[in-house]
Amino acid sequence: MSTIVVSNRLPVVVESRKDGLRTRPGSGGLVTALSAVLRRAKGRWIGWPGLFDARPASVRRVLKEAAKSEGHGLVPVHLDADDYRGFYEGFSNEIVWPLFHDLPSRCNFDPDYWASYLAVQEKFADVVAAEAKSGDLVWVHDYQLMGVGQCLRERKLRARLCFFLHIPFPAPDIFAKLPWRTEILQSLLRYDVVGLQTARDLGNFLDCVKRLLPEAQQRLDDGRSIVAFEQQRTVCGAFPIGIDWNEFVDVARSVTAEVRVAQLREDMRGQQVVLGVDRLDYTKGIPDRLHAFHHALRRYPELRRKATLIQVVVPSREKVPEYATLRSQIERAVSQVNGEFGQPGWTPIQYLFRNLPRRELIAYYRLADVALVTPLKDGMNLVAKEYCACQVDGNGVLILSEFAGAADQLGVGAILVNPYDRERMADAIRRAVLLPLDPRRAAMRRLRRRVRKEDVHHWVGRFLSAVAYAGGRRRSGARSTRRGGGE
Ligand code: ADQ
Repeated sequence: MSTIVVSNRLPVVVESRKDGLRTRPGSGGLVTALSAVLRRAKGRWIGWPGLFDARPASVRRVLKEAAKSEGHGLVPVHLDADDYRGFYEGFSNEIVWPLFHDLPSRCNFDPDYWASYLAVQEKFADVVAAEAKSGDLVWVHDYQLMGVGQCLRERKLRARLCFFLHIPFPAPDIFAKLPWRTEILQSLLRYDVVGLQTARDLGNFLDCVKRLLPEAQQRLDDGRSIVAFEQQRTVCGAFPIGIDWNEFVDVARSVTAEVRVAQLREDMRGQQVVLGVDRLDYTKGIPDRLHAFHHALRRYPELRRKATLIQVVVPSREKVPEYATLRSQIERAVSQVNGEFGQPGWTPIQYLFRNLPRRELIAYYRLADVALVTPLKDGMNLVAKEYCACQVDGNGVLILSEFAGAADQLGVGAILVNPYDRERMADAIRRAVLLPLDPRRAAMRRLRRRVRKEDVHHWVGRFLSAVAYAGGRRRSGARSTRRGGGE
């Protein structure tokens, strides 16, 4: 029996260079969380390698090489440029991503995207069906691949089929806008287990099923939510994802990090560092955060020369025009603040638009006196948790959006804010910067305890226990059906 992870992208990206194909590590929350898991399970990861014009045999060859250092198998799904446009940029990123983040006005419900989405689910299912054996655990990830389970059922694959959604699940009034809402719910109910990030997401999912698929039966069994639809029973649960605590803490405590932090501190000349770290995405609330910082400097002169915001933005989806616009908005906001308040020896916002090496990112996390994690909506937000883990000196303050999934676990200890409320965000920044050491340390201790306890291995353990439960139910269900038939 083995574990097969399926996600849209492989954890490594294959690139075509003059001297042939090369691989480099991928980025994003999903990769960070799952690489650690698969290494332990020595399983295989199936996904798109990130390019469409290379010979499949060459791609397989470089992936085989990369698999040795990754510590698990890497199996490619080949997509073409039309798939990329219709399924990935279209259905996934112009429909599901904005809709599930409560931004329906950003959606483009083009029916061609749906057709492309369905075709790509089949392509993924073909590869999984060729790789998986009876009894394997096939764990499909995220919003791009909600329909793969259904395609695998149609192929009569006798594996355990599970799904985890990394982004939020919207409330019925928003989900109902999706033209293919019934098909999506039905396809999710072909899995043995459906995992969501928070209790709110789980509640939204079950409410959508109740409203849009009234024939599905819902009940609680040993405290677990079970949905029975047609021949399938699906265990549904909230499993908040965590980080690999040890990996972050070990690096944050290292001598290299200490040296780097001391160097950065010297560069900051005694100013408090307020840190923002995000992928370039409109859900992360970066412009709103910059406006709030601007507001704070206008309103509270005592913050001037005392606090510097370091905003790190990781390039993402750069070819999409909306993301290019977002980038210019951010750059405009940064130059407005720096133009209005900058002085010799003090630049209020330092803006880094690039992918930082992990060690450097961890040094920034350790350095920061305050982290500003204020997405407009987020499935979980691992940056909040990574920041707490790297606060090995224990002095940092976390300002966290109430609309991040992480707020459920970190609400006690963090300063919670509404990212749309510029004035209260400005107040929160002032409060955090001026907070005395004792309350800072007490709050950070609480946060660290929680992040450490509910780390990524805890998440996997909880998810797999739901898988085992679903398997047990399936077996006893099958026995009682057989018994019923004989009586
Ligand atoms: P993402 O939207 O990618 O993930 P997030 O959870 O914040 O968001 O993870 C971002 C990851 O990128 C972090 O692990 C961070 O370390 C890394 N990163 C950020 N900035 C970086 C930089 N400059 N250089 C290098 N690495 C950087 C999706 C969902 C989230 C959910 C995760 C996991 O949108 O809500 O938390 O999956 O389930």
